[in-house]
Parts: sequence; structure tokens; C-alpha cells
Amino acid sequence: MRRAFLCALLALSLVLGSACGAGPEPAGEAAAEDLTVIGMCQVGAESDWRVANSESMKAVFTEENGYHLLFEDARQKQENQISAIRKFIQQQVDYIVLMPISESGWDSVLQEAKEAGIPVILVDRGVDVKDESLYAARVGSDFLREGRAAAAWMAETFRGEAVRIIHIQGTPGSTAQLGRTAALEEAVAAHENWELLVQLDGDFTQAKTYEVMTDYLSSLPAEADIDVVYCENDNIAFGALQALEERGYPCGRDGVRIITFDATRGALTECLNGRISLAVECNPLLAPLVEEIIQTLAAGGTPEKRHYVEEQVFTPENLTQDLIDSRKY
Ligand code: GYE
Repeated sequence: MRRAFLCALLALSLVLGSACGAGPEPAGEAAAEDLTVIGMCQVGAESDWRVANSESMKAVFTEENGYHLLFEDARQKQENQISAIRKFIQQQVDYIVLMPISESGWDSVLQEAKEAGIPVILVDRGVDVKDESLYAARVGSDFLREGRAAAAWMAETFRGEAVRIIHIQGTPGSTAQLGRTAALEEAVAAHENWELLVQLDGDFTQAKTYEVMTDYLSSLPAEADIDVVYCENDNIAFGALQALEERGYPCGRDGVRIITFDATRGALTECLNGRISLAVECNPLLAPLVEEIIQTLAAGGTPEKRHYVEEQVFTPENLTQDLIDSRKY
């Protein structure tokens, strides 16, 4: 804990802050209490998954639970994430929790955190760094495994038939994009009658996907043969559905099969009504695992480096309204 230093810094910044309008963000009165200060750097609010992930963090890292949470939304920019980490280092927070937007470009700033003695916990996506000791642990999903589950469903569903696939990717270079893409590409390479028609960048958002998908569909002859749209998250699936249906492509068992990842409530509802054919779960409720890691570190222990969460797949056949209603996200 760095309470004394932080309190002094906060007092100073409160005094100077109004005069010079600069300096580290004050952590407020809470810092005067014996709270663990967490500097959290979220990607943004690009998807339903991301919103559920942020809510999970805010629900666990509360003052009642002994934490003071400094939450930064990087608005989908790595440079904002890097500046937030530098600010957290200046503020001498106890832990940094980072949801890295993409895998590359982290060596220097994580080295700075290490030199300042602040453990970094990665949530959701990973980083590609030369020295693995730059972070304490990573909590999240196995995106390659998720993609392979989708490919296995395709193989089972189409059983040797020709499959024409549109692939809409998430934020380029993010672990979720890399894993889900690698799984599809390896499956296409292994099935000679699966054809990848196009790979589009949907950036994990509905708006971008609607735009790129509408453009792409306009470039095809009317009623082109499309069997599957492999969407790397739910919001991509929503944008693709909208674009497909507007151009007269029915989606579901007798039309284009939409595959999605995340399986948040909106997508599960579309799956139950048949417009989405497969929803591969990606669990955003990761805060309890992050808290366990913090408790291990606080007790002087060494947490496991990698924590994967268990996930399942949903189809219109195995889903029920009760399951959707009982879901927290
Ligand atoms: O699938 C998507 C989000 O990295 C698992 O990022 C996360 C992905 C998730 O924006 O909806």
C-alpha cells in the first residue's frame, strides 16, 4: 500500500489542481481511508460485452469491498491506454488492471509499471511482450477454443456440403480477433469445399459492420449464394443481420446462418428466435477472478499466470427463455 504517499500527493494535487489545472487525478476522500487503489484501463464501450465487463468490475471494486477504483475508458485507442497507465504510475496506485486493446506495443509502459513496483493484471485480451514478468496474471477467455467450437458446429451442420463464408472481424490485432480468426482460417484450410468469400473489418461494432457489410453486399450479384456469416462478436452480428435482411437475405435455418461470439442477452434472444444460428459464449463477468488474483498478490503469493473461464455454445435448439432471463448480461 502506498497510502501515505498517495494522500500527500492527493492533498498537493487538490491544492495545486485549481491553481494550475494539471497534475494527477485526485482519488478523493476515499484515499484517506485504508482502501486498495486500483487503476483500471478499459478499452471503451464498443460492445454489449464490454459494457457488461465494465459493470462487473464496478460492482466488485467498490469502497464497501475495500477498494478505490480509478476507471479510465480509453475510447478504443491504445495511446489513451498508455497515457492512463502512466498516470496510474504517477499516482502510485496499488494495482493496475489493463484490458489491452491490441497485443503489441506494451513493452515500454509495462516495464515502467514494473520498475514502479506496481503489479499489472491483464483482463480479457493478452499482450505480446518479450518479458512475461511484465504482468502478474491474465484472466479471460481462450479465443482460439471459442473459434474452434464454432468451426466444429459448422462441420457438423454442413457435413461435407459446400460452405460459402463471409467473415467479419473484430478490432485488428486484438487477442479476440486473432484467436477467432485463426480458428476459422485453420478450418477453411482443412475443408476443401469451404470458401472464404471475404474478410471485412467490423471493429466489434454494429455501426461499422452495417456499413462494411452493406457495401460488400452491394458489390455482389442479387441473391448471391452465402451460407455463413462468421461474426466475431454480437454487435457485429447485429450489424450483419440488419444489412443482410435489408437486402433481402433471410437469416436462420433456411437462409444465411449467422455465427456470433459473446452470447449476451440480445444475441441469445435472436438465437432463440432463430435469426442467429450459433452463439458461442464469452464470459465478461471477470471481476471476481481479478479480485482473487489481487488477494493472492496482497498475501505475498504468486497467482497462476493464466486463468481461463469455462464457456458453452448456444443454438435455437438448446436455448430457453428461462436461461436468457437468468443471465446477468
Ligand atoms: O468479444 C467483444 C469486445 O475482447 C472478448 O471485445 C473481448 C471482445 C468481445 O468488444 O464484444
